[in-house]
Amino acid sequence: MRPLLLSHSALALLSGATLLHAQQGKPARPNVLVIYADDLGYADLGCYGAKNVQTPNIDRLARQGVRFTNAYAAAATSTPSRYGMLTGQYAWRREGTDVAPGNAGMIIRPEQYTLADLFKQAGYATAAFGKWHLGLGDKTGTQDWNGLVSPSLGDLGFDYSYIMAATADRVPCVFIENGRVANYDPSAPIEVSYRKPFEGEPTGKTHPELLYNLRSSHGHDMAIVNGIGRIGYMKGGGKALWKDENIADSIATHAISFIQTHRAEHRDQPFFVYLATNDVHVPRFPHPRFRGQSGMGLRGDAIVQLDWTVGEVLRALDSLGIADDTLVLLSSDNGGVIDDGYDDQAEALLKGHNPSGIYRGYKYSAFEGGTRIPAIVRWPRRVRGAQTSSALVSQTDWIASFAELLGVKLPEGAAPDSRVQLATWLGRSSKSRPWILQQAADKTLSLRNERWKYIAPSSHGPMITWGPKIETGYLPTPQLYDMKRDPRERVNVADRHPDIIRYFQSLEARIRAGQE
Ligand code: NG6
Ligand code: CA
Repeated sequence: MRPLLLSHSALALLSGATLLHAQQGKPARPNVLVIYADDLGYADLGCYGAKNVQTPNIDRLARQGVRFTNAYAAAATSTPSRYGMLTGQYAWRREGTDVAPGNAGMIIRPEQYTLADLFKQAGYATAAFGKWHLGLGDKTGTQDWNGLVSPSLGDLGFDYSYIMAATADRVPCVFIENGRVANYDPSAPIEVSYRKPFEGEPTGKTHPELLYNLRSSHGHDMAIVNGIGRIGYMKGGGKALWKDENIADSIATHAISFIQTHRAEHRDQPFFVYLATNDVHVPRFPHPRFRGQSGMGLRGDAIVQLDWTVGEVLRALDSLGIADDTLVLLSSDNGGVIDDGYDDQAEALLKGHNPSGIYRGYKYSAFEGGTRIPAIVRWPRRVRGAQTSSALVSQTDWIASFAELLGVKLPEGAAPDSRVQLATWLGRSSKSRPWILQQAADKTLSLRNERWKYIAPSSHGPMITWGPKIETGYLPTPQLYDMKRDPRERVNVADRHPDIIRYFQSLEARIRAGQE
């Protein structure tokens, strides 16, 4: 049955959820597919201005939906960003939410409410694929990788999971399916340590000649897996060890087969799929079929591989006939980075490309390049295509906004930092979040509204200290930028506007105290 037709002006009067309910008489229940890229910069996609790399599938997604130009991740690195997005609570409120080692215990505790719990509560089938980076098992370093690692994603609302424990540059270099190493090889028991090397196992430091696939530029000199140095030590794994060139294929095929099987067996139950790609994080080692596709070397080719992943999943939705009723949300966990610790020629081959576009800073930074990220929403049934939204939006609001969409009441205390911004996320309103809070690598907070960006003082230096040349955006005194006139954050006008500094400082204090 066609939903009730309303004129455009009538549409404009209704908030997202009211409208959806008015059309259907009950909350909408689209399938939801979140494609979460890693270290994808604001300007790394064709639809965000990239010229040296083609991303036709993602560009099509943007043409058919809303493309956001003022969207933010909660943090400038992976673990705190994902934590904030999945729980709706800022990571800096919790200890132990910095970039996690591969043997970290599970950072989101089972009793905490997550985005996956929300979909489960609404009756969805839920699944996670790809990069996790939020710890597994009860306590750091105590996991038995040869048995069941518990607690795991099943305790956070995901019915099914096929994930990498941390990042591709951190051991263990295996996929984990529902808490157990996938393709487990009993002839090669797995041991992991972030403290000391295993006797008799070569490391990147002792045997650099064994780094036949990629050499490190900074760190990454511990375990060697697949001719690539990693962070952390590891032994065993055998046939379960991933081949870096196949990671994107493994993630895409598992996600697609989950969707296909679910559709075949439970036609009437919507799904929530969290597809967190390894691309374009280091080590960038795309499949040979993507080599040379970008003209920007491995980093560009990894973007092409990401675009391929998106194309495959969209094609699967098309062929199942569910594209119109699937809300696809594509974004990145933090800003782009050029050299992130491997000698992959990323810098030399940019040819004028800047992952951050016109913005200052990169991943890790308190400047815009740290957290301003691409964000695209496509939902053909309910979201008008070909839209660009300049509203200020934050990934931390996904959980409250989806709760609104699904008509689910969040449990008391859940997602405390998440706000309903559904109408904006669905391209039905241009209303900005009144302020957006971001966390840089050293937990320095910045706050911005439509006009201003405030960066709190930090005692750390102006450049990151472990290698790549990246501005941190830290200063010992408060910074203030006029984002209307100076979106590149060139001129710190803090001295001229003590009143605005005071406003942001008191806002920060209220947010910290949970009063906002
Ligand atoms: C850094 C790593 C970098 C990357 C980052 C986390 C070195 C020299 N650098 O410490 O390669 O892994 O951590 O990235 O080891 S994130 O996107 O997962 O947060
Ligand atoms: Ca990241």
